[in-house]
Amino acid sequence: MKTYKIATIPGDGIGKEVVPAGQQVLEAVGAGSGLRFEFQNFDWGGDYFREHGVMMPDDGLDALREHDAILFGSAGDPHIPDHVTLWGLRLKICQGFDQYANVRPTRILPGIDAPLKRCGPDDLNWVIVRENSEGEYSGVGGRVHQGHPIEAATDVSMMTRAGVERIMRFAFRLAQSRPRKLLTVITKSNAQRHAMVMWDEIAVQISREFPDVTWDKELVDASTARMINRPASLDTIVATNLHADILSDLAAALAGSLGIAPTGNIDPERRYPSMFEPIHGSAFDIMGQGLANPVGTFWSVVMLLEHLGENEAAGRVMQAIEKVTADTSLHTRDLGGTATTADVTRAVCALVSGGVQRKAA
Ligand code: NAD
Ligand code: K
Ligand code: MN
Repeated sequence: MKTYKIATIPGDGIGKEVVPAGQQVLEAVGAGSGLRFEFQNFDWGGDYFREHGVMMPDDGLDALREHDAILFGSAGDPHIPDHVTLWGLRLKICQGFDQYANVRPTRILPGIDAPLKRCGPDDLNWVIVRENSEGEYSGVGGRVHQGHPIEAATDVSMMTRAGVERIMRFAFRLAQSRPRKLLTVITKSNAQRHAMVMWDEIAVQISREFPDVTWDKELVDASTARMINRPASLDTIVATNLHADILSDLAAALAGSLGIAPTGNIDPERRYPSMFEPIHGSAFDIMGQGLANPVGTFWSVVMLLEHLGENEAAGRVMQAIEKVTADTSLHTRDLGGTATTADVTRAVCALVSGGVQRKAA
């Protein structure tokens, strides 16, 4: 029996609810597919910070390194500054393991009433590739004269030629693997006249390696309008760390809810474990109530299984997700329904292991 070692890091807020649900789905699909998952849970996050003064231990990356993949929840605690939780946990792992490609698929799942009128599933089927290691989130910058009238602060958007070339090549290759072979390169090189101009030049350079990919360029502000007015004109999208962060939350909302959208923080060279997570955060307003939509985590489980090469198991989980979203009695509150995290989890687990279970009346 094939065995995979999976690290789970629920983190904070609803991460503590959706990651155990994702683990249940992995266990259920494993039982039906002859796969065994060995889970190791890491209790890092806000509670760990209160006890130890750090979000994760210094040798945390070493503990994760031996795993085949990581399933992550959220970093963000109501009583700790967001930059402390983000940099102390999620970014530490993404940057420590050079997970430079952040892949964010979006499409309208069956049964979901997406806010874009006149827009069906065929009109919105995107994958956003987010540069995940540098750019606006490079961590370069600082504050001087803190608290004084002459205070100054910078966050430098640092881009390297090697960093841009590798994400551009990854995006072109991904576009090439999809039926439409279509890539849109998001830019802001009218205003940001150094790094973004290099970004544009590298897009032209890498495009020559992919003559069968049709590509175009769009300014990031205009691209938000295009996502709403001409969604079918987009397929694969590549953007900087900040631009793609924002565009992918918009994409998720256009497809129905932030609670549905998955992501993979991928090391394409497979030197380190890749990390899969829903794109949403801790959702302070609903945490601890069992109301979180676990679909974003389940779709992340699909991406995790695909990354391991377990395409049959991945397909079974995706089919189960689509059956469940098609049934409005299994919609959570973010989708206008009354189902709980546990209802949806039970239904998906039953489907991936063979049976069908509806929400109890
Ligand atoms: P959020 O994603 O936590 O919540 C935004 C809104 O979407 C809330 O109204 C929430 O209830 C709703 N929502 C999100 N996920 C949902 C789900 N699965 N089911 C139902 N509703 C859902 O974003 P925020 O409020 O900006 O951030 C809260 C905290 O999470 C902050 O500390 C932030 O830094 C952190 N955060 C972490 C990550 C991450 O770890 N990758 C990502 C985003 C935000
Ligand atoms: K997350
Ligand atoms: Mn985000």
